[in-house]
Amino acid sequence: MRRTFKRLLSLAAAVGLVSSAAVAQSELEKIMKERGLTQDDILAAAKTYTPSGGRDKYIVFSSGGQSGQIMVYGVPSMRILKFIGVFTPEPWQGWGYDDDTKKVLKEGWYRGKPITWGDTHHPAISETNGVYDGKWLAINDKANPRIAIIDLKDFVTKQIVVNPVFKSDHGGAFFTPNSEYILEACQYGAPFDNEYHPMEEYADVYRGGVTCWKFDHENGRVIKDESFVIEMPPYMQDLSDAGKEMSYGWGFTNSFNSELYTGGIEKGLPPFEAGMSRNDTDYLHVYNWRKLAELAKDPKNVKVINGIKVIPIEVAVKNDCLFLIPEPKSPHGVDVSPDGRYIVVCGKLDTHATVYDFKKIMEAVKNHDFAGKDPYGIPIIDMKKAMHCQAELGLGPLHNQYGPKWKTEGEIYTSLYVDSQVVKWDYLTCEVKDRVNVNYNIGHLCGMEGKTEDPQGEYIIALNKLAIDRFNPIGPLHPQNHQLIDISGKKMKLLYDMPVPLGEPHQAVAIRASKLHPEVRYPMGTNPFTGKVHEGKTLAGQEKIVRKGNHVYVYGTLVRSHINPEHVTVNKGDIVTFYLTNLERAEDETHGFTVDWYNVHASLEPGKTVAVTFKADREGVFPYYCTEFCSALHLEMMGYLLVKDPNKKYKSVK
Ligand code: K7E
Repeated sequence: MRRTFKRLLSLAAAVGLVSSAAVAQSELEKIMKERGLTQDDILAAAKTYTPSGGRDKYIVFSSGGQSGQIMVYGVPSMRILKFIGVFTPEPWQGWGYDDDTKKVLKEGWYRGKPITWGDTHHPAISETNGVYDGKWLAINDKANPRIAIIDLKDFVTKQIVVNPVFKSDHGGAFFTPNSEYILEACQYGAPFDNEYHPMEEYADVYRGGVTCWKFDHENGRVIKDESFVIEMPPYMQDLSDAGKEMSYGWGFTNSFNSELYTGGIEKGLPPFEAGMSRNDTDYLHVYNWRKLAELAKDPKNVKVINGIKVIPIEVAVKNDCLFLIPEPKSPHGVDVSPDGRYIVVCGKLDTHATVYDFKKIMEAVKNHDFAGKDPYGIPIIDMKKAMHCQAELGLGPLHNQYGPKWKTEGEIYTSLYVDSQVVKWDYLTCEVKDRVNVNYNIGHLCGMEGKTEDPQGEYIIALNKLAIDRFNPIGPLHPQNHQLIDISGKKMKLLYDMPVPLGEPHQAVAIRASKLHPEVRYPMGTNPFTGKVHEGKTLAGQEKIVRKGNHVYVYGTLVRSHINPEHVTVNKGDIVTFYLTNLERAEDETHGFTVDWYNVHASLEPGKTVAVTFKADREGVFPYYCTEFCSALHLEMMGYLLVKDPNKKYKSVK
């Protein structure tokens, strides 16, 4: 301890922070005493503190839970950099308050209904050869099963696709190793059609499954027509992962209702959680998405439901594309090792993590060595024959992340929800190596590229569900708590607590910052949602107001410190479209735009053009202005929308 302290002081002196080690020592000791800091605290601070202007090594994309957004922060500083509007309107970014963003949100209207929130769970970064390529980000909405695609060039959501057959999803979004598909597994079994079916029809009509969304990796869009659903029994599919290397082409999804239990607490029946936990095992679903993708091209292998191709269970089974393996009770995480050989599954109600060996699974498949079939005719592979080893970890194991020494030491980290711990163990030998307490009740954990073929080192983040006593009290609803853990030494060390005040971030993914190459401005007049020139692009000197029938088009520009035009007069009842272009080239010179009373707002980053349309349905005088404090003359950056009633005679006051 003493040595560390001395080292720290000499370091401080060496970098010229203080004139002498002695002064530093007394100053530091004084602060430590005043603030009650230990030497470990000082070390943790030194490992995370990032001086002004400093950059982080890793960027984390965290689900924003019920906010329907994504949170972006840096590691190790844990500084929040952005909230990305996804399923939910986000006013600062104009997300949902201008025409172009409304269009994207409208794609995500679920079964024809505008949905203004989302329950985001699992962000995923696009991959090339099994490693993050930093191009695209996908995330699911569990409540209204949808997948959103975010462009990592500008960190803006570009597409939302609605799942036409699921009624909830959980096991998504997960990219396949070359981003061929995004896997989205259903959660709560429900009829694929949108009709009424009583609970008695659960086993016969209710279904689960995995949707394989075809991804255009180049352009970052899901191609709906080339996507398909693998029908599965209503076993309540849960988390998923795509195989890689030797297991490339395969997908793995677990489930927690092998009981096919349908609840009924109001009738005196055991509640869902009791009925669904009766069996000692549930099922890991193993499916060959690559072969199924080929099969889906032939119309005789699919039925089309609500416009999407569905491969029936019997077709998948007949073609050796779908198998079940028993897995410990009520499993949650399923995580494929970096070389694709091992599949680690955690059972929430079991103290074990189970390691399956893909080689053994394929042996059984090749020899048709099955323990039997489930009621739907799906072959079941004997658990023991597929298993490599089981590790006794503690109470409530949930999720796994791999560490940089995965190859030599089987380095893996697992969250223990009930025990509130992160466990480091060896998945090759199933030996436990170390454990650290977290505060409290950890769900997911986030390693640095910890689920790719190339896991990085240094950190694990614990995504804790409860904070309880960790922060200043702010009422009954507490923030979530993300804890940064140093994994570079033999023993794990807790470094930092970050309160998350956005929603429950189920999963987060971290990427080396060096892999991201975002733009600082758009080419002049760009519509970010098409990537092309916006129809309303207007350059300096081209500003004009054009009337077509009762639709008034304003071609305007914004540049420090004026909006041009400054007066727009229309008739009550006219439709008004403001096309606005930010003419700035300077980095970070964003302008905003709003009109009094009309509930519109746009964010105009340098070079961007947006459209803002509304009906001028109220007579009066409505100031518009730039909403970003962009210059010393920002307040002067304004104009007037004047709406007059054409049927009224206005008396001059002059
Ligand atoms: Cu990926 Cu919260 Cu473990 Cu969803 S999680 S519930």
